[in-house]
Amino acid sequence: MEKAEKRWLYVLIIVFVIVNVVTLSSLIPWQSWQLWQNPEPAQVVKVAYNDYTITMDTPVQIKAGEFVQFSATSADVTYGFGVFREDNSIVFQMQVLPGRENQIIWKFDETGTFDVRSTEYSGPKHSDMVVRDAIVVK
Ligand SMILES: [Cu+2]
Repeated sequence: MEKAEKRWLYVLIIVFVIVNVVTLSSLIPWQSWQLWQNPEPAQVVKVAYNDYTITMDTPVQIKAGEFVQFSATSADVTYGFGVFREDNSIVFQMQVLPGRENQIIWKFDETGTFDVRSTEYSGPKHSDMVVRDAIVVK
């Protein structure tokens, strides 16, 4: 490796380290919480998938700004857990793999009523997998 190449490599390594330190730092105002903070959810919402049906106690009542954990299980195939606004835009989604507890912790910044849909194509009945007005955030 030539000297100029080595110098360029060191510059790239330094840029990599600086960018990572800055963007992961809690000193940055937009970093209100981080992955490794492991927030304590105010409630845990269980969601069960089986035979192209989503089962959950609805409507789930959530306060805006609180952490809520969604815990989804599938008894057969892979599904998706997707939360959608009333205008059908997506808030977030995760895959629901069979044979494990699939968890996501979310903080709703906005109030409103949300639908839950399967976001993973799971078979011919997939498009019917909608729970309307499943979540109400106040
Ligand atoms: Cu599906």
